[in-house]
Amino acid sequence: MRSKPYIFITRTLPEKTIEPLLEMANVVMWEKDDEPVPRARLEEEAEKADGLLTMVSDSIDRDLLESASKLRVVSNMAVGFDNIDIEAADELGILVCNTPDILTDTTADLTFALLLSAARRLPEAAAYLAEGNWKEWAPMLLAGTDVHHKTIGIVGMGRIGSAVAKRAAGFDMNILYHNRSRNREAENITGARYAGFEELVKEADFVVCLAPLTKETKQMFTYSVFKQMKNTAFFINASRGGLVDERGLVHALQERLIAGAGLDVFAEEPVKPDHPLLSFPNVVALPHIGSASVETRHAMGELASRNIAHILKGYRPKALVNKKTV
Ligand code: 8YV
Repeated sequence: MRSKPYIFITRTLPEKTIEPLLEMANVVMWEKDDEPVPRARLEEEAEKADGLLTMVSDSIDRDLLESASKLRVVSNMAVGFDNIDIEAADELGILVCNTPDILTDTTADLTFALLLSAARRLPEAAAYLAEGNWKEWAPMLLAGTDVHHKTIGIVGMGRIGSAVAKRAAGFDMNILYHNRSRNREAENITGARYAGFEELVKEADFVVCLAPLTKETKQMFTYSVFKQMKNTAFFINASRGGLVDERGLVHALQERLIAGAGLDVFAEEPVKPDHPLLSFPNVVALPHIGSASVETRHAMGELASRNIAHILKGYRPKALVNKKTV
């Protein structure tokens, strides 16, 4: 009799979310929730696993994939998969899956919350109160910037970008977007207008980055891009820190070329407390919590598990990201 497949999960997930796997595989989870699995352990596990359930913080590079002789599937618990060498996976015949759709609305909610927080200075206001500074009402106390009827410029009009556009429409915003290709559906639903990148950057009161991190988009937001923005405009990033030249952003903030930023992602995560971007009162910084609602994280864990279960049963899951059909 063939032994059950072996699956390694690089974080601790609630048992309920991995039920689709438990009945058909031997499952081992990395036992510490607040520490990433050490590289040596990941390599050791990858060598004997039929499947890996991974997070965006795990680097699934060519070396790791080449040494994983039994590996059939890598299932990333995220919609993004820039942490995985897809080309190497294609060559080695390893299937790669992600968790699209189920996190779209949750991530769009967070993106919009970040935009509102930056514009209306919510963290600053909460800290002001908590620190006992509220002695008197004043007409311009913690006055922020209006969001309604302003122009939002969404860079990356995929699922999450379109969901952010719907929220922006509800705030009566003028919506511009830039994308690899036109998204007619989003245009029809939200009234968004396609714009060139430069036009969007110059026109928008809120430049919102939701494009995936690829070779083409890496560091697309440079100092000179921030310089082209209005000095009353905000930069919001809920995609990947790798799209931003962070030193350029720091300089732009120091020189007050932009009004502020809302950042859920950073080039290197977790961010160290002395990171210069954490030192600005007009920067709202979050620890990559775009999809972090209890409901959505459970749904992501379940989908990531189901994706592996499908492959082990010989089916092709919908959420396959390999470029070539391996
Ligand atoms: C996750 C994400 O929050 O889906 C993605 O690409 O970045 C987030 O939804 C997180 O990174 C979990 O792996």
